[in-house]
Amino acid sequence: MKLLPIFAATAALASSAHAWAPSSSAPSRPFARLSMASVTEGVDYAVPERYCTDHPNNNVPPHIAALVGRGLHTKADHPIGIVRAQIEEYFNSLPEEYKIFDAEDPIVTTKQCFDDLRLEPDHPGRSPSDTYYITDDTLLRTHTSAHQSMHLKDGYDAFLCAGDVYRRDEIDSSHYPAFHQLEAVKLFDKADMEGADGLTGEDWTKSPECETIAADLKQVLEGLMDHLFGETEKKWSEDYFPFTEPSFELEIKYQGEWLEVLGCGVVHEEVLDMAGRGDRRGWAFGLGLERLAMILFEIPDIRLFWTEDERFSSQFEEGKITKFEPYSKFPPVFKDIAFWVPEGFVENDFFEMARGVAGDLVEKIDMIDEFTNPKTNKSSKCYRITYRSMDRSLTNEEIDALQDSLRDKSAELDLEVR
Ligand code: FA5
Ligand code: MG
Repeated sequence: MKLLPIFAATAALASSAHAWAPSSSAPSRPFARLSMASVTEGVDYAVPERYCTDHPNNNVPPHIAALVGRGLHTKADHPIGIVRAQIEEYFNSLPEEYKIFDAEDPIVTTKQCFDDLRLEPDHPGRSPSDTYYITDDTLLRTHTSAHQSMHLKDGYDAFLCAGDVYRRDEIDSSHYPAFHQLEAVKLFDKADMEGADGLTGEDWTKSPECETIAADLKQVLEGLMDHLFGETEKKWSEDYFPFTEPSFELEIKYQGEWLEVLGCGVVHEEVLDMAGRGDRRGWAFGLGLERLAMILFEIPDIRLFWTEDERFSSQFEEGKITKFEPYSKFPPVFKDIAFWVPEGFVENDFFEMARGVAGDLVEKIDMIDEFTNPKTNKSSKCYRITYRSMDRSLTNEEIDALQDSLRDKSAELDLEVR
C-alpha cells in the first residue's frame, strides 16, 4: 500500500489570515543575544528508558528505543556521516556562514514538530499510527524541521541541522522506521526584501522577492547535487508542506529512475512570525541522508546502515565515497500470513509487531491478497513476509519459530489468523 507522504497533506490550507508582522515590531537580534538553549547539554541520548516508558500512550517499542542515540550522522567513517560531511563542506564553501547543529534532543514536543510548522491538529502525520509518542505531547521527531523554530528564535539566520528521525512506516529496502535528515534554513537580508514589506499570502508568493528566494534555494540545491554526484540529471516538481509556500521537491536520476531526495520551499510567513522572526523572509529544505548515501555508496538495503557487522563498517573511510562490496547475498525465506482484520486495523501496527518479533531479519512485507466476505462483511488480508539476514543463512526452523510467535502475537491486535 502506498502511504500518504507524511507532510504532504491533501488539502491545501487556507491562505494566511494572520498578518505578517511589520519590520518594526521584531528587530533582528544582535549576535550577543544568541542563546544555546536549543541543544540539551550533557544528556546521553542512548538510554532506551528515555523513549520507551510506561506512559499509557507511549507507542515506542524496545527495538526502536534501542536505535536512538547511535549518532550515525556524527560518525566520520560511516556512510551517513561521510555524506553529511560532504554536504557541510559544500555549505562551508558558500559566502554565507551556516551555523551547524547535530545534537538536538530527538525528543520534541507536538508544538515543535507540528504546531510551530502549521500542521493542523487532524493532520495524518500527527496520528499515533504514523508517529512514535513518548507522552501525549512529546514524541520522537518525525523530521528535522522540528528544530527550525527554536534555532530561528535563538536568532540564527542560516543554519544546518542533522539528526535521526522516526516514522512508523511500511517495510522494504528503502524504508526504515529510523532514518536521518539534514535540514537547512537561510534568511535573507532585510534590505533585499523591503519591496515585499507587509505582503502576505498570494501577494507575497507572487512578489519578485519571493521569486528571488525560490531561485536562490534551487540554485543552492542544484549546486549541492553537483557537488555530491558530479553533473547529474535533476527534476523540480511542486510539492506541498504547510510550513513552506511555494514548496518543491527535487528528484535526481539514478539508474534510470527518478528518486525523490528532498523537500523544500520558501518559509511560510506565519512560521517566521511564530518564531519571532516575522520581519524576515527565507528558505528551508530537508533531505534524506540514507537516500543520498544509498546512491553514492551503492548500498542496496537501508537496514545495512544500522548493522554493526565489521564487514560493513570496515569498508568505509572518512572523506571517501567508495562502492559498497556486498559480503554475499543470503537467500530469503518467504512466509505468508492471512487473517481477518478488525475494523480500524492499522497496517503499521502489524509491520511494527513483525519487526518487534523478528527484528531486522524482516526484509520486507507485502500485502498479496485482500477480500471481503460479502455475507459476514469481514475483511481478510494476506501478507507475504520476506525474511533475510544480511550476514548469515537462515534455517527453516528458526523462521518457523518466529512466524509462529508472530501468529500468536497477532491476537493482541485482534487479528484472527486464518
Ligand atoms: C519532510 O520531512 C520535510 N520536513 C522536508 C522539508 C523541510 C520541506 C524544510 C520544506 C522545508 P518528507 O517527508 O518528504 O519531507 O521527507 C524529506 C526527505 O526525507 C525525502 O525527500 C526523503 O529523501 C527522506 N525520507 C522520507 N521518508 C523516508 C523514509 N521512510 N526512509 C528514508 N528516507 C526518507
Ligand atoms: Mg516528500
